Amino acid sequence: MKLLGTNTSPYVRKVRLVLLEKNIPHEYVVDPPREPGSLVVRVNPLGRIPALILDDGFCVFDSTVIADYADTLNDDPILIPRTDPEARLRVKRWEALADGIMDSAIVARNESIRPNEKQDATILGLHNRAISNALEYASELLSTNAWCEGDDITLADLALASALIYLDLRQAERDWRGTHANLAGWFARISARPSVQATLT
Ligand SMILES: N[C@@H](CCC(=O)N[C@@H](CS)C(=O)NCC(=O)O)C(=O)O
Repeated sequence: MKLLGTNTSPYVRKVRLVLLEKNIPHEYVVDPPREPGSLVVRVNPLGRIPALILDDGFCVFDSTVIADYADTLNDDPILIPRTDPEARLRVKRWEALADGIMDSAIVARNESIRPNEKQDATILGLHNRAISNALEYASELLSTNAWCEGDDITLADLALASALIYLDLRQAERDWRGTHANLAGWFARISARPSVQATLT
């Protein structure tokens, strides 16, 4: 299978982390959707990354569907709980929270690169506030736990790590470590994993 993406997209990083943590053989192809000749616009009607092309040509999108599919391919580790519906719900909700941070950070980024006089302060305020609230929520939910959900790594951790890496990239001035020491400690540990390191190079 072939994963189309870019190194900066947080949704792509989430999916890459799933594939790497589960040791699923794949080819990672950098394919920015807006570049002439991009493959993704031909295989994904939405023209968005990540897109996973299976060996028979079937194209899987979006990142939530790819992560869900990839997790079914082996049990080592199981990243989305299968037998406990409530644990499953909690992991999927973590993913939604992290994806929401990514969504807002991308809107804020797109707004902030417009000429000053064209920037919409309301949009910027709305999305930056949503990010702050979501971080506060994540910090309370994580509390002093080692992992977002349960006793081991899950998709929740991979999604949150991807969102925070994107914030560091686009909002370096946001001191989320200073405001949420527990998130900072958790992030330092997850960042040291070979999977995360592999996506940062
Ligand atoms: N909800 C989608 C979001 C994917 C998305 O918006 N990807 C962005 C890159 S971060 C994209 O491909 N945008 C189209 C473009 O850049 O032209 C997912 O989870 O996969």
